[in-house]
Amino acid sequence: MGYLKDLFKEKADLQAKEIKAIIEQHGNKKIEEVTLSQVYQGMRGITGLVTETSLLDSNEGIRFRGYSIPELRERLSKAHDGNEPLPEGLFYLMLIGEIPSAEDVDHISATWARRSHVPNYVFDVIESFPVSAHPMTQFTAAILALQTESKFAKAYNEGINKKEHWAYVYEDTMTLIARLPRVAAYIYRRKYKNGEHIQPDGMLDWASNFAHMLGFEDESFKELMRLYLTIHADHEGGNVSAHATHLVGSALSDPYLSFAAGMTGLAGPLHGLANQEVIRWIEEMCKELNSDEPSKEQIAEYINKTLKEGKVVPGYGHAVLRKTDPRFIAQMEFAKRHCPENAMIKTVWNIYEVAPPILENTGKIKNPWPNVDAHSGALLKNYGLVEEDFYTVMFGVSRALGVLASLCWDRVLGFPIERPKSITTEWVKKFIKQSETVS
Ligand code: CMX
Repeated sequence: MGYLKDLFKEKADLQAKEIKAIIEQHGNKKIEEVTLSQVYQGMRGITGLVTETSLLDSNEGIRFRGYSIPELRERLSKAHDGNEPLPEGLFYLMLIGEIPSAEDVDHISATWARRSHVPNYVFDVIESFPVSAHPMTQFTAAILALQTESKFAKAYNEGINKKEHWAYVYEDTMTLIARLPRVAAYIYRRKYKNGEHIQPDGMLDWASNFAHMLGFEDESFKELMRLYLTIHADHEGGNVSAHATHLVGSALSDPYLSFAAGMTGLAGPLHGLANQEVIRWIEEMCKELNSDEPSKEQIAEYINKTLKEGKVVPGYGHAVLRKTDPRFIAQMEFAKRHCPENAMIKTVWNIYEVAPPILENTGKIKNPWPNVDAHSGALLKNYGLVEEDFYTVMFGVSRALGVLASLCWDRVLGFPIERPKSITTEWVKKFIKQSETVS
């Protein structure tokens, strides 16, 4: 076993003991009451999951194992010529719970580089799609094709002891994460660059190798990739991609099947596809107004028009956050340093000034502030990665880090199959009648 795997097991054994004691001593404690509106309205705010890798505060934003994004940008290892954190370090932090040393990060980079070879039949599956197929459809299909190599599925078929499940889930996790950049880059080069593929460079870190395979050698684009793949990795457990991965994994579906489920959720416009939608929305606005940099008044009008048409303003709002997303701020800081004069980026900043009061004035939108997706596309466009329907795949490559680290925790802690109770409106009507008779 590699030292990371041993260390993970050591940490998990301690955590399992603590959880056992918590359940024995406090298992009957109630943490909250659940209302009927929560049950009807997307289970919003109901605490029903344990996800060890990160925790979201509605005002402060995400913390990964207790560290905020600005803290991670300070404390995680950087590439020797870079300023942004290496996503390998965040993966270590989420898995082990501690800030890694530079050697730990190098170890993960080397492990992923070693495991990054993608079998040809996966490319054949991608090739079997019409080029016009959405990149997220191709990406999910490729993940399912990779599943044929699942160590967990094979070991389960052979009848392993359930105490060993975690070890195979860990192996699958490391291999799947290692291969995702190659798969994603293949889809990109096939769809937009006439199938002129670029071989991986095993000497590069995970994010810069991804940039390289996409065809971008600019150092500051590589820095952007390190930041991008770090900040999109995890957002606690209840978001659609994390929850779907966890839910499907709870049936002991292997990491490939579980992650594919997460990705089909990420492909929805209210979740990860919003990064594509933001760019389309901005471009449509610019086209309609015949301007690369519309004025704040024009933006305000366009927002009102969008709302009047019964559509969402993409990149704004959140189910949990109630302030500007720190992932938006991290990208804004990056843009201020690297490309402050870009017209679309300036428009993103103007929207940030104009949209919140308008959204707030509707009286119904609970969070009028921008989320991560409001900024990411404009940065990618600045560097020439202009094909916005690919952006959610990039989000997906990053999201693998969080949801698969969590899946390792789910299995090592032996979490059971997930099966919440559902009810019917008939049941609710009877319940209301009964409670009224009692009071
Ligand atoms: N534009 C217009 N209307 C919005 C809105 C927005 N940006 N955000 C919320 N609303 C509307 C909702 O559609 C809802 O309307 P109805 O009552 O008519 O159904 C009402 O405001 C209340 O919604 P909410 O409680 O504020 O938000 P939810 O928790 O239901 O939904 C989210 C959260 C993100 C789906 C929603 O804000 C949205 O659709 N935003 C735009 C899409 C987007 O940016 N998604 C990316 C989120 C981040 C991510 O997961 O990647």
